[in-house]
Amino acid sequence: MNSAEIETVDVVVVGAGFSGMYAIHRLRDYKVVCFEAGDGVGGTWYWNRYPGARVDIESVEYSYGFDESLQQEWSWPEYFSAQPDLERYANHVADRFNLRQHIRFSNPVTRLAFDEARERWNVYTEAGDHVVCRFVIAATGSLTAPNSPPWPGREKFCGDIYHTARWPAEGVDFSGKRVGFIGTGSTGIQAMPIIARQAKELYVFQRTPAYCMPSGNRPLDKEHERDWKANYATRREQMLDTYGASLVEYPEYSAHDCTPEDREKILEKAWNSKSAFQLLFAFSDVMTDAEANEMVCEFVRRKIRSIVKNPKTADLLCPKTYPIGGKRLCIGNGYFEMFNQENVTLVDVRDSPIKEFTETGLLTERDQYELDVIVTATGFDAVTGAMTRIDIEGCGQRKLVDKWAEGPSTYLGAMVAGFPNLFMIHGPSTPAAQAQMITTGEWQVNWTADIIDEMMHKGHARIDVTESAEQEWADEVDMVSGLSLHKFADSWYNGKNIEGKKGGFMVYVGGFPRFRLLCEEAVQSGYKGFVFA
Ligand code: NA7
Repeated sequence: MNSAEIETVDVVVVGAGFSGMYAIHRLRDYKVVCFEAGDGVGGTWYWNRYPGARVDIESVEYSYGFDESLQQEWSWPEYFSAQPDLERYANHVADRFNLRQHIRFSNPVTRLAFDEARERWNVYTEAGDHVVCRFVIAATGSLTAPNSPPWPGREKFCGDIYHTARWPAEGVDFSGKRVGFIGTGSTGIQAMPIIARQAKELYVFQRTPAYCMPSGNRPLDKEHERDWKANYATRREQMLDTYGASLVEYPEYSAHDCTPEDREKILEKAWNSKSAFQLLFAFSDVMTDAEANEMVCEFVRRKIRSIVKNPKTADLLCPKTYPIGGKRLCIGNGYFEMFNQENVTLVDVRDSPIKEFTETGLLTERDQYELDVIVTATGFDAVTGAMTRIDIEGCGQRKLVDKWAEGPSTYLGAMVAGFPNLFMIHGPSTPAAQAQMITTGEWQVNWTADIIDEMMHKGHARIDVTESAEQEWADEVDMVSGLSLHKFADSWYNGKNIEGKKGGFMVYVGGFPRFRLLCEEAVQSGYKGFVFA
């Protein structure tokens, strides 16, 4: 390409999801360009438009806090907003803060290459853009790259196949259809009860049953909204001081300190709390003590057996092989109740795995299922997938995919040694999904932007991190995950949801306050672990 055609900017932001949008706004005094794969803003809330998609953290929390007038003027219709409202909010923010002028839509980044001599990143996109910049902020999301297991025969199937993370904007009409649904994680649990209301038959292909608690979603109470708006500034601060950046109750008593009767009352209260995830915080030791955890598991199994009328189906729906919270706790709206519908059949694909798609449906090792539509909610190549699908080349022409071949290494989840001036938001080993994503994303963008501001101010051209800092961070991540029960489940947290994916624990489970403290300390102690040039 002719060098005259190459555009030069200060910062390239990859992705116009919630973190990317805030990064554009926060860095608006610089020359910023953002590349976005979709044709609209919102990231996760742009792509995941399947029926029933909604956030399972209260919307008054799961929203931006950087602008007081925005949080005062915006009204959420429900406690746990649905995808269309979240997308509407993203669009409102993009318009309100004039973000669109910086965003190039339908234009995914395909390659990032660091030019060591010039200390600049070359950014290449699918639409043919080539931009040179000082800093890249990869706001690529933790759950971006859909996982589609390589079942043979997809091309043979005569009906339609949908992945929930690539849902058609015009929606899907399931009326009169025989629907096969694969995947019983958070997504499947949200989508299926709605599909079951329309479909003639719904076959639920379950490999691992999920722990699920009711969301208790309802129209947002005006008094609750007024109370939040009167106290937003304080609440946002308080959120940052909690494990999950969310104001659920965090009791200090252990499950072992309670009598069986008290335990039951506490669990019942958590189940009915209408506060998503409260079951995981019913006692202080749910995620650290196997016996305490098992008490909560058994409570949920009892709930499942009391809701689902067919005892065989109820038993199959009871998770038995991993701790609650080990995979992300699912939040449902009528999921277990759905199995009492005549048109819903549960199929155990642990016992008889899916072999292939056929012309007329799905073949498991034992049976053929005749279907008109197949929906896959089979999750994501999470945390690393969005980054490793970009050809990223750092110092010495080293590729990020090679550096991460045995699992991702980072310092503070933000940078990778040998890939200077490249910052990630919600990168590997940050508290992604352990803590509320908009608030933590905003915090991380501020932390990153402060570093960029300081570099610009002091004239530093380049920031990198050391491999020993990466090792220290890996030790910290191992230490905190070693203390928790998360390691006893195969999930996207540890990459074991994808066959052959390597790496250890990819999510920081030490809590947001500790994460934040360690990030702040690193900077305040004279940029420990970082190297400037
Ligand atoms: P998840 O939570 O990764 O769930 C994916 C589901 O798909 C889960 O039930 C998997 O079963 C199932 N799956 C994946 N591969 C297969 C194969 N080969 N056969 C049968 N079943 C399979 O993704 P979600 O989209 O539901 O949720 C992701 C996050 O979005 C969630 O954690 C929230 O943070 C929001 P498995 O459990 O692996 O046996």
